[in-house]
Amino acid sequence: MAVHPATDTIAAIATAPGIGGIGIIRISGPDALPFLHQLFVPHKAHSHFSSHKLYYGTVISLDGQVLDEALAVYMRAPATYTREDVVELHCHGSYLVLQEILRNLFERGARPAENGEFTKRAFLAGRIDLTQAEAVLDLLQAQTAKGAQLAANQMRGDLFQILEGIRGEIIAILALLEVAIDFPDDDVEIFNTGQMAVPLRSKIISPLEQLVTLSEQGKIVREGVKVVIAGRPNVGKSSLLNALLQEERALVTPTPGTTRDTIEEQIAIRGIPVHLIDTAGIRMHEDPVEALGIERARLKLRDADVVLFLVDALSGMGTSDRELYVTLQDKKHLIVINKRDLVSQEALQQLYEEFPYNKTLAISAKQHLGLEDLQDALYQAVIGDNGALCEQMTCAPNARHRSVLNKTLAACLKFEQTMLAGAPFDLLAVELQSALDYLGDITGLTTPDEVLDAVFSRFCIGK
Ligand SMILES: Nc1nc2c(ncn2[C@@H]2O[C@H](COP(=O)(O)OP(=O)(O)O)[C@@H](O)[C@H]2O)c(=O)[nH]1
Ligand SMILES: [Mg+2]
Repeated sequence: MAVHPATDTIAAIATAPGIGGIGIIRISGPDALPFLHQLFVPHKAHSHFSSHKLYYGTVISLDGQVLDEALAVYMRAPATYTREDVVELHCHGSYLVLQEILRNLFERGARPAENGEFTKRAFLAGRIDLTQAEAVLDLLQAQTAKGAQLAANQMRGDLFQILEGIRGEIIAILALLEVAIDFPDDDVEIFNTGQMAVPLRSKIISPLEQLVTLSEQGKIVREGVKVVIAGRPNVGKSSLLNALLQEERALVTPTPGTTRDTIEEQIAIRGIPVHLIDTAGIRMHEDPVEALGIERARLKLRDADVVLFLVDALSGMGTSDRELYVTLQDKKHLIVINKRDLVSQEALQQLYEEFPYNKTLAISAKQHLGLEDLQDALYQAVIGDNGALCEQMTCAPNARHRSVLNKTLAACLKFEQTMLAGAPFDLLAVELQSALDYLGDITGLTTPDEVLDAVFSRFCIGK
């Protein structure tokens, strides 16, 4: 990506809106330092600001009014986030005052930063690639420690390195092809189709396939899964929600039909964000409010990634349990026998036999029994056979990466097929070049402006 030194200086409030201990104004561009001189009076007189040092002083308006007391830091290019001159003013957290300081900066000629523009400048200056820029956003939005870890790895450049490795391999083949095209009559065989097939598989196609799989797991780690607790009234759905949340979130009563609306809360199970949804018990009912809740429950069920189907150990499977159970057959689900504290081992065994699978568990939501096993089973249901891969995962390509990875992979597979069919070298070179171009779209080497805009518009202002 070409380096474009920006000619304008941008400014924004970098901290979240609301009241905080401190609020930071970030300024980046060629006039950052002149703005600092105009706006900030250090407590001790200094003839100049040294780079990367904090100065204590006051922020003043155009007409000489003191706006705030602050710490200021000037960071000289290129050792900065954007690789431009950067100034940060660490003010008191009043949002109103921050806005006033910002207004003064704009009057002096700074331009309001767009969403993600600081990060975009870092990218345009070549300090980070596009996957690293996107990781900044992932880190901000991470919902679990695992998600944050993956984002941090990606920010460090892990995904970029893998992609660069694949790119290098493609370029190596392409270079050989070019030589073979240029010296068609050479006695020495430059490009041997049979020999090329092996590294093409092991160094290009397989790693690409693995990245596609990782991106599917990445979606789960990034966005989480919807888990709906379903069952007829009074089986202990709300109790289970509370037990998993470890707080009394939903109302629990012995009266059937207590939960009339759906309740959604978030927990993390082994690094995966789980949106846990407690529903109104599903049964035929005259009460219009409860009926509405039941209708909602059905909608949530349709939307669920995994359903926890709850059965009451004491009353066993009744007609309404069976009716609901039938509707779950095409959903990923676990059968959870609740209230196991109320029945004997034999009775439990009998209930187990009702269900032909090994995805049946017995728990007590009230006494917190079997919850660990339930979480394990849930994790298994969500991650499936890719558990090991998910645990070793070091980066998580996002949806944009996935779509480009799939195109790159398709181009490589087509190249492989054409190559094995013995097509002429110039045709092969064209096909491999298209794979290379797709790959460039992921890291930002050749990404069209619209895609860049779409990526950075998802950031907040000030990032
Ligand atoms: N003994 C026992 N009672 C439970 C258990 N889970 C829930 N209950 C009781 O069953 C009743 C209904 O529970 P609730 O969570 O409101 O059921 P929901 O209608 O499915 O949401 C309450 O009186 C709970 O205390 C359990 O594991 N053991
Ligand atoms: Mg309930």
